[in-house]
Amino acid sequence: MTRTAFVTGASSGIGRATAVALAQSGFQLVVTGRRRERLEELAQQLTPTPVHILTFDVRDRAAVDAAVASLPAEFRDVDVLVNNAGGAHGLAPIQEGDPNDWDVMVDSNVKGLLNVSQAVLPGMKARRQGHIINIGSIAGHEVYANGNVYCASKAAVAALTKAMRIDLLPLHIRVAEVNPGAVETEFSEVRFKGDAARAAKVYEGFDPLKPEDIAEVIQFMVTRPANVHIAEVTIFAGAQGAATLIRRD
Ligand code: NDP
Ligand code: 8X3
Repeated sequence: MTRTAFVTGASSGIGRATAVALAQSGFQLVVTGRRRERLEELAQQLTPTPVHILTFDVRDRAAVDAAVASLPAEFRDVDVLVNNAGGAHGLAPIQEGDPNDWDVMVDSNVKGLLNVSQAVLPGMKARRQGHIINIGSIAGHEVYANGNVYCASKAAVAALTKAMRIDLLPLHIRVAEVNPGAVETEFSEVRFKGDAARAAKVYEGFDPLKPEDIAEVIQFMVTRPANVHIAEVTIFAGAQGAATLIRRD
């Protein structure tokens, strides 16, 4: 029987690459994001894999619930949930931080993950099977200058992943955390509010991770048999030794 993967934030970067990799492994897909045209383009690229598109903001709990409830019967049994949607907004010392950025990061990276998980979990619970991959970050395991609230939001993802793993154990649902280092995506453009030149500088002078590098690890994790649970993986770029320690030569 075809397995179903539900990937949030599939309109760009790591989520998009994960959808492609999971389609290659034979999954059918539910792909989500706010930019429908990007998701339609992805669905075209994935032909002939069956793809169902849901557009919602992960911060909007009612919209998340309505979108998941609207899934057609053939996509309702979600086997794998990849909680990937999110990102960083701003990079400033705490005393100069913009509270609107704080709201977006906490509401998306933490509460968004909870909203989507809560909407998808009843099906996994009823079937007593499921696999959830939460995209954390090295930033959730280290704190760097000016990273404050983004780092805190990803530290919350680390804690929630452990909590979910414990609470969902009796239900046969595996929960794992994937912590990327520096991956070249739209991440820095979003963080720097569209300043492409500043974003490009983040990846200058070294070979950063590509979204496909992370997708390949997720693909491996979710295709392990039920007796294997890879609980946590950190993936650095080859030139990276810590979140902000990067050899640029
Ligand atoms: P991108 O900006 O390229 O992709 C982010 C994705 O998340 C987009 O598809 C976007 O879709 C979606 N998204 C963001 N906010 C919302 C929202 N409120 N509601 C619905 N969808 C949303 O960045 P990445 O691929 O790099 O980021 C993916 C994840 O990886 C994030 O959680 C990020 O924190 C994490 N990460 C990234 C690293 C990096 O170096 N790139 C390193 C470590 C972790 P749309 O705009 O269409 O809604
Ligand atoms: C993204 C990686 O180190 O830029 O989460 O915060 S970092």
